[in-house]
Amino acid sequence: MAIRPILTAPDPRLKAVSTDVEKVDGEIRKLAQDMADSMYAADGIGLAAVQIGVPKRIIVMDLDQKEGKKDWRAFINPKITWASEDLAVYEEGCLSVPEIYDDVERPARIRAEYLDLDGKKIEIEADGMLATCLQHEMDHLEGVLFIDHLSKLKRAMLLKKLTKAKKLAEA
Ligand code: K2U
Ligand code: ZN
Repeated sequence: MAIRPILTAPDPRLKAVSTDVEKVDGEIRKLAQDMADSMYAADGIGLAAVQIGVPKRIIVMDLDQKEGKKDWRAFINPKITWASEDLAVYEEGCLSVPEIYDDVERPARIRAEYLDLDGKKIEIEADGMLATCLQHEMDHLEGVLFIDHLSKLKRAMLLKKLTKAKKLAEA
């Protein structure tokens, strides 16, 4: 059990392209547990390893958290194998972009494959919040934040706000 600090934008480490996990071993399982602990502590429903400063292709998610019921899932080396032409818009947030929420358009349905914590290959088809959250987290693995999908003007304004808030927090 380890709650690790979550990087907040602007931070060059969040722009890293994460690398594949070579072997799903005890070290990876411990990292995934730390990610889940950190996600719950921050009231998140998803987290990518790069958000705690580890540029490895690992995501944890728990979309339907109920009181006391923690049923998180790890996605290791996830790949999207198909995406619908239909799009869906969700109001997204991000633990690395605090207190900012905005609408993002993404494919409504996806098929993805990944390794679970036993190293077993899993294939899923997702829609709704699972599709949105998985695509949001997989953006993190490419060094992309949800604000990078917004207009240049809006993104510039938000980054200026985040930079100011970070300076105040560090003062
Ligand atoms: O990357 C993250 O910080 C995970 C996001 C998950 C998320 C992705 C897409 C759309 C909404 C959330 C965090 O959990 S942000 C916190 C949050 C939780 C529920 C709804 C909105 C934002
Ligand atoms: Zn995020």
